[in-house]
Amino acid sequence: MSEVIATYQLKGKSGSFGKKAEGIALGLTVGSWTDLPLLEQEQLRKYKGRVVSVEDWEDDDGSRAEVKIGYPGHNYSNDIPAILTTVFGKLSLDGEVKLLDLDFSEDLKKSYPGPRYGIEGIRELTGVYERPLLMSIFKGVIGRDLTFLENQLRAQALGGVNVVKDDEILFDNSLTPFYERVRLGKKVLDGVFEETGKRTLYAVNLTGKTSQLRDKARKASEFGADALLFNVFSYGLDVLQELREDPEISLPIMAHPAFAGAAAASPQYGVSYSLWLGKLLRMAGADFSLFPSPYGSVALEKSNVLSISRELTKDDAHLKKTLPVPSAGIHPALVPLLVKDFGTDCVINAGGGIHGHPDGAIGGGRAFVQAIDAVLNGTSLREAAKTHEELEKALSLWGGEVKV
Ligand code: 1AE
Repeated sequence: MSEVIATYQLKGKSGSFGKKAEGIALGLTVGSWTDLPLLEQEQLRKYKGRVVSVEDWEDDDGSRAEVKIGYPGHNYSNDIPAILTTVFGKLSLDGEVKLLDLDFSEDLKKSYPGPRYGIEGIRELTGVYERPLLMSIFKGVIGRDLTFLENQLRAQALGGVNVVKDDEILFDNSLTPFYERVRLGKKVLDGVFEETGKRTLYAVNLTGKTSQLRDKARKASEFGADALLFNVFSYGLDVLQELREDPEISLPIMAHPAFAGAAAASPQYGVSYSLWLGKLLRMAGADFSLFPSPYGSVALEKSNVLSISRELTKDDAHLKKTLPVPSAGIHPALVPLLVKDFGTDCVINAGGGIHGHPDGAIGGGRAFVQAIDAVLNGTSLREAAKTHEELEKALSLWGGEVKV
């Protein structure tokens, strides 16, 4: 049977959750079930939500329950806006309710595209295998011109970074217009490739009104863009899916988590991080999902972070895997912890941790590469720093190795 089963966390009075669950199952499908005449009940039966399970418990703050409700597939069109509106439309406004998960029946799930490239495809594009990719971010570029960007990009690529992304707050502007950034990125990175034989990708920030995005992305692709950065949660997951499904775009898409916390940060309200930055991003087609790591300047609880990463990378018969990108305040001393948590199928991403290096972005990139090499070789960072000047300087600046 086509169905989406939603899992919610509810707060309420002990013993009240069964009735509450039944109320949700009715309220979000056929309306007020008990008041309807018998004939109508029969007609509507197949549209009614079903309560799958109710499990309640007490905590310091009162009674809570985890409730699962199944919504029949014929109630909605199979797209994320229709499904979110069904399972958490008006309910999201109705007190302490958190949407923890959505389970799609296989027939429904099959129509979501998932990442175009996935982890394996991104490894082929970058030529980086069996190790985490290294990514850096343009920083301090607002109010600067293309020459400034050119110098930053070249330094990051020469430092050994595999992917460079725009800052998510760099929008289309007269000093560094979108298409000029694409052209410049191609010129600089082709040049670095000729010099070093190493291919760095540049993810340009796709911004503007929703109606302009498709054309801008298609043109970017024509001009030789490598990848798109996209502020998915400011636009909506369905916009991501549209970009992913367009055969004339066909670029890797990097999902930035800006604005995601507005829906996901509360433990009692909104949507779980694993659903928002994990399952739905992957289904809609993100090749990369950025999220705060448990360790840096903006940190998420480790259990949340690991649940995001699990959703992005667990085996699936139909969907390719999305690269987890633990981010925000990352510096080389954190590399051992990140590899322990995420393994080698992840991206280590740093802005300040690259540009703030005493030797600039080239030194910053090298320090990260040296830290990743050390971890993969089973050498401590302290030991590796004895023979690697850039790593030594990074550890002196940002602190020594964090115990794993
Ligand atoms: C969670 C996203 C992190 C991000 O986009 C960003 O710009 C991080 O910058 P740094 O590494 O904290 O300087």
